[in-house]
Amino acid sequence: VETEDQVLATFCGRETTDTEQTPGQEVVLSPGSFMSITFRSDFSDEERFTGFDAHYMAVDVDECTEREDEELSCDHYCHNYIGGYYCSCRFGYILHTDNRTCRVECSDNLFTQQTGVITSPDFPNPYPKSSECLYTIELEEGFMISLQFEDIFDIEDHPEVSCPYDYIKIKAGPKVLGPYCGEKAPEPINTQSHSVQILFRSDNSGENRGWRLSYRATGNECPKLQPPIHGKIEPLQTTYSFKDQVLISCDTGYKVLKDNVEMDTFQMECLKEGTWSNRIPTCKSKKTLLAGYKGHEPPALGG
Ligand SMILES: [Ca+2]
Ligand SMILES: [Ca+2]
Ligand SMILES: [Ca+2]
Repeated sequence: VETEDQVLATFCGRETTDTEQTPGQEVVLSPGSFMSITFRSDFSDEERFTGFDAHYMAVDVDECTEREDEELSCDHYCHNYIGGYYCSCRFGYILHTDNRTCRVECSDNLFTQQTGVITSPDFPNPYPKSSECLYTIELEEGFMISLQFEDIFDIEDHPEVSCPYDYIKIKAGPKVLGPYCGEKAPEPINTQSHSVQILFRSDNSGENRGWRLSYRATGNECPKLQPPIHGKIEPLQTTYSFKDQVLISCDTGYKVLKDNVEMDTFQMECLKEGTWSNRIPTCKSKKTLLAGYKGHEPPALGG
């Protein structure tokens, strides 16, 4: 009795004598799904030998409980059936084409806010296997994105080879940063770009917690503003940058005068190049304004 590469048993003799190798009620179990039986007779028979009679039966292997190799077992759920087994995944996961690991769909993440938080899937629980996640931060030109990883950082690494299993790579404009892996979070990154792509890839094994980062987009700074005499700037900040808006208004009894036009308030915006949209207006006393019109028609109202 043989399998592909091993003799399991050799039998001859008679059950009525106990000196020879008869199978009796012995069960021969093959380690795999293949077994062969060879019956051989030589050139002579001194008596009438009646041969043998054997019964076979396929015994199911419960792969879900008997498989010891982690590399081959089901990632989430294992289902045994007679003659085989199959794997399935928790809700929200997709079975990978390896029919074993559970991946996630995570390639379509777009961030357009000025600040935000990005994490690996399921953080701080172990991230999914066999997955490729793409996170895009996309802001207007004039902004620059900086990234700050949190201290909890855990991506499968290798003591000698640089990130052969799982890694993060960051693409910022023409620059590619990384790969990053291991247990030490990267230093804060100032990408100098308004468009950043973060690629996170995991292989089909290991349990690691992943990563979390916060990003911030800052615009070019505009020059400091000096409020007009008898006037004020709102909101008052130490620095202003791209997209910031300020409102200029004047004290009671004064009016904002901009390009010879009177108004109650005047709005200015910090532009992407780091310049203000307008020059700061002046505040003129209402009395002076009236005096200016003496003998003239008041300026026509706009419209
Ligand atoms: Ca013989
Ligand atoms: Ca089975
Ligand atoms: Ca891994």
